[in-house]
Amino acid sequence: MTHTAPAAQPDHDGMRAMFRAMTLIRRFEERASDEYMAGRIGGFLHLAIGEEAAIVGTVSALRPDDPLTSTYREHGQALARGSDPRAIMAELLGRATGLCGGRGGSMHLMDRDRSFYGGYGIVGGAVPLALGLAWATRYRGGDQVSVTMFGEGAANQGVVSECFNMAGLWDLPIVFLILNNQYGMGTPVERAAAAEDFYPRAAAYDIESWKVDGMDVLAVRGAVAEAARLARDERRPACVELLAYRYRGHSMSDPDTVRATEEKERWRARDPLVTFERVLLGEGIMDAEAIAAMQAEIDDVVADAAAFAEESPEVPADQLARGVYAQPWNDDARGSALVRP
Ligand SMILES: Cc1ncc(C[n+]2csc(CCOP(=O)(O)OP(=O)(O)O)c2C)c(N)n1
Repeated sequence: MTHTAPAAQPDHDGMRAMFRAMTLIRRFEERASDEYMAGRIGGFLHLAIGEEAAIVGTVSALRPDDPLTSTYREHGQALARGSDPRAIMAELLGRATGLCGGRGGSMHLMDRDRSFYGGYGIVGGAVPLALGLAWATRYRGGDQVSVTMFGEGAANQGVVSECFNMAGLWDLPIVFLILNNQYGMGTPVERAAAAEDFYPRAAAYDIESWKVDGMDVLAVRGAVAEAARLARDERRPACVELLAYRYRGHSMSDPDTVRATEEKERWRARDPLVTFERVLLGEGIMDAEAIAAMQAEIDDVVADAAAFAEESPEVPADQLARGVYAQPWNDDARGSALVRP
């Protein structure tokens, strides 16, 4: 199937779809938070509440077959790519009906049918994978653009510089998206990075790069569309830094006591859902009634996803290691009755 690249600015239907996707991410993650607090989600749960404009603006500027990688904060990318909310919630709850059979959990969502290549727990780990996907595209003669989203904390990892270098050297069709939410766990960016801006680092490798307001979904879409155009049509890598803020702590286990209340309130006033809703109302693209109806529809989708997940079976113990080993596990040799591919 061939795909056309989306226009830099959407039509009214496109804007409504973007608002719906942002609202779905927000409501889905609020419900995931409840599920975690109720003890139904084990392990880590990282929420991207506040980053919806960065996620939806990015995904809406891509073709559905452009390979995308993300970090452990990736529920939004999966939802924006169109993965089934039921399967995502079930994955968070570790159920057999989950997107990855319940064996990946919150940090490792992946949906190859939608060219979403995950979801990684290793900070910076998905960047070289996206580079490999870009190389594979060029090797096969495709016109897809590989896109990788990672934090400003990840940008300090050495492997990211190596990837900038290889992308610049080989002119790979890749877009690096640095989602600068200004904190790596509880460490503010100014305590972790020598320079405030991250996009010039890519420029040092001859990669066109710039910074954009990551709380403004239309600005993000415009910037990512231009970056994807460079990569697709001119075969040049690009880098966009998205300046944003996450409203929750690093993960559900972070009490978020480090950040000043005043700072949080300042960024709350720029909530991407509230500001985009204002645009839609102001330009007559949606009225209050249509917005309420859309929110009610999304609440049903999220409630249905949670009910589906809660009612789904746990992953059978003998399936836990499926996909981990290439060869069947030899129980006798290792004395384990549990691990059986
Ligand atoms: C290689 C590696 N080092 C450290 C960690 C622990 N760790 C998990 S998230 C994180 C902060 C990353 O911050 P950033 O890249 O800005 O992304 P954000 O969490 O803000 O979205 C750290 C240090 C890890 N998972 N992997």
